Amino acid sequence: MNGTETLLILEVPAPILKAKAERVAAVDDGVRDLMERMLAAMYAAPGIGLAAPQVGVGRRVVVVDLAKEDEPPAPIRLVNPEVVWRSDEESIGEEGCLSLPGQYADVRRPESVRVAYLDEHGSPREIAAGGLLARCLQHEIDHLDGILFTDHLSALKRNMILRKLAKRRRDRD
Ligand code: GNR
Ligand code: NI
Repeated sequence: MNGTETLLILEVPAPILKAKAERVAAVDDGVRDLMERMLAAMYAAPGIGLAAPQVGVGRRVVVVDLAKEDEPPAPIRLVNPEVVWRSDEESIGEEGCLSLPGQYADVRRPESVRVAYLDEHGSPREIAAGGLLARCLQHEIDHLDGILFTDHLSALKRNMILRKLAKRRRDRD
């Protein structure tokens, strides 16, 4: 990965979005640089989370920031994130994805999770989350396993979204 270039966000059907990403062996300057560039791409989009496969990098790296526009930035950088606990309680919430632009659907997921990860210094950490943060973390960790929010929908709803995206792409190109 080269220095300062703007990262492009890949859209379905990019094959890397369906692949399992590789664990990061060491949190080094290259990984820290990747996370800063992912944050820049996420803020520019704008989005509240971004996983490395979405920018063409098959490594287990995620960034998240749920701060509102009128609040100071609150970036979270996660390497090798893993859900270590999920609540039995589930909730349904609307999701979108920068790799499925303009498409939204209700997704059922555990309401709360605990996520273990390495921070940008390589130190082990855990985060307990509910609500939108829990939803976003699960959405991002899914990306690392090649799973999109559409994979949680019925085949009918999934195909509706994928057909709409294919049509949009035809109309655009
Ligand atoms: O910006 C995003 N919003 C969002 C809304 C509900 C649940 C998950 C998300 S993540 C998404 C950005 C994205 O595609 N991350 O992978
Ligand atoms: Ni996404």
